Amino acid sequence: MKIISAKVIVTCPGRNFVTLKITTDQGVYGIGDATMNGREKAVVAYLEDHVVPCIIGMDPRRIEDIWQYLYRGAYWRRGPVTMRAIAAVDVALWDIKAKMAGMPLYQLLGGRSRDGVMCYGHANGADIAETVDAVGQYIDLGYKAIRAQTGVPGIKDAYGVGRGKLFYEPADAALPSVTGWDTRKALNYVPKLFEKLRETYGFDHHLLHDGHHRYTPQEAANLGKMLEPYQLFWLEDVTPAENQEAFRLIRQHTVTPLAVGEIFNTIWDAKDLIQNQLIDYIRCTIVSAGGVTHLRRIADLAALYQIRTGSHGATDLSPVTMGTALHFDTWVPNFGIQEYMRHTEETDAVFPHDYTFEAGELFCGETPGHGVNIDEELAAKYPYKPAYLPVARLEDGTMWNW
Ligand code: GCO
Ligand code: MG
Repeated sequence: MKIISAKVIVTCPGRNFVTLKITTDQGVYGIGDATMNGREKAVVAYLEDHVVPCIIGMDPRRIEDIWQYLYRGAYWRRGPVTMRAIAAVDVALWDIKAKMAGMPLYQLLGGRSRDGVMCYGHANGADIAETVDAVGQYIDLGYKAIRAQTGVPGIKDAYGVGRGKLFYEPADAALPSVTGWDTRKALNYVPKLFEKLRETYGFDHHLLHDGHHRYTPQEAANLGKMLEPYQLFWLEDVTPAENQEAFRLIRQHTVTPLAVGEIFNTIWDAKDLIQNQLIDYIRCTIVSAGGVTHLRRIADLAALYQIRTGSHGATDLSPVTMGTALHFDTWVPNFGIQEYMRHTEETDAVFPHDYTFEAGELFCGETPGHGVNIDEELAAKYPYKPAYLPVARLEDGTMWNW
């Protein structure tokens, strides 16, 4: 059995997606996601120029060997571009294998560990009152877990505040727009949001919050401590994790559960955090961390330390990643939660899929493969549109982490 073609498809049904379609000499094909928000074309070039020519003629059943070929064989290991390209190939090959076996992907991974996958949605508003309303709407939709973000008085476009209700989309300009940040103001305001949420809705729902890499370890520890009375499910990306050791300080000062990993690319980015039990949830996902083959290794390492998964699931991860992640979540023994930012109708039409949402949970389908396809004709109607994530500056103009 041979790979006879690998085609990179770029489409923008409301936002950009990069998709790899691998076709075999037996007519079976598989689909993988390679989207990197705001840097899409880098992965397109990596795939077209450096991956596709190598894999034509290879046996698509040798998933592990092809993964090692692309990882070790590149010599220049890791990084968001390389690992997304590898992920796209890996996911397409798992799709092919599962189709050939006539089984949904989760069966190949080891079968079902649970019926549904608990997911969390994004509630946000310009201020506390708006966010409290938005959380109420998610509760009405049946969500058991909700991430809450609020605008902060005095901060221009604070992180996490979208314009729409269900479709928050930060990559919204042809060049990066400039937003603001002020840690003092955020530290004064964010705990009040959670106080109000618990006062309004009680403690039956899981609440989450994303710090989006904004705080220093000391500030993060302070925030974690202030949020303790509100019993968060997790506090995410509360400080940048290039220095994994930074989490030790936070950990020593707060019992608020910590989550990190959406920008990690390999197990090495998380190794110290996991082995030293500095976090509670590992948020790596299929597309950024080398596909099913590599994410499984991360989850297995995490399981040794009672750390659970909480895969990234923002809109810049295509339905192909979401569908594959749901098979992964359905199997993985140490599952925690799955992020779920809904895609628009246009995106769902370009990527027909069989996963469904009901009562706060997502369900992967039973179609052989990962259950997500691409309508190439429709995809062609939405050409690539440059779109960047914003940047953030402090009041005095200093660049900060967006
Ligand atoms: C999240 C995220 C995202 C990112 C986005 C960047 O937790 O959902 O932080 O919304 O900002 O994926 O492309
Ligand atoms: Mg995040």
